[in-house]
Amino acid sequence: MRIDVVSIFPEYLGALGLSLLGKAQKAELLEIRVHDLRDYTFDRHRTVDDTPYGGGAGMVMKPEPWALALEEILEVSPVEKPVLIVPTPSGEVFSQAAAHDMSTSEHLVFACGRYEGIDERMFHWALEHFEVRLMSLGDYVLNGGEVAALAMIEAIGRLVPGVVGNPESLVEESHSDEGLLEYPVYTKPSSWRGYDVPDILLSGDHAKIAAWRKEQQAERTRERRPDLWTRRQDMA
Ligand code: 6GU
Repeated sequence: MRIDVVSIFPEYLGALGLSLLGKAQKAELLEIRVHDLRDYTFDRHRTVDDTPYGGGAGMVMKPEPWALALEEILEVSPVEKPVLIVPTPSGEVFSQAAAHDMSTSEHLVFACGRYEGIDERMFHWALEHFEVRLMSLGDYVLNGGEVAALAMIEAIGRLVPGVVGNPESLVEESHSDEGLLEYPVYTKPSSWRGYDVPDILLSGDHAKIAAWRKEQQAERTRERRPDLWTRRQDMA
């Protein structure tokens, strides 16, 4: 999979070179390129924003640097119409299902906006060349799309075959098929500062352990995520 990210703070994306995704790039399972939007400006101040028509607070990102950056990316795309993901709190809420869906794409492009957003005409132009998806991490506001892009790239990248060494660790996770949160886990020592590992986990009875874990998942989901629990009941 190829991933391009356009940002005025390319250093934010440096973390993509670490850990699992860093290894995946060395193994050529992923190719991630980060581009500085200011490289597509021509004035002395490398201006990417301007005041909003109609007035109001803040600044708006100019469309032309975006089009120039994205056109350069289109030239090297392995596909006719790559997916353009625009992180924005006004987007569709990102989910594990969206991550799975995107993980099958050959080419993802992230456009990380700042300020009050990007001139709306950029989106009209982009629709001619990309499958555009506006995506939000949830109902809160970040200063820009970079941190959201990092989160989405990590969620998507780890689903690309080969990126996670043991594919079984993708199965039993929170927010996978079953719609339940993960069960609690413990390691040695069996007694720590007066807190003990539940006896059942030391019993060696694998059927009982599996049943206990399922019950823990149900209890946690009911308590912490009544929304998920209700959805699951409605599905049954
Ligand atoms: Cl995707 N972007 C920004 N700027 N803020 C957010 C977000 C995205 N998701 C939640 N808050």
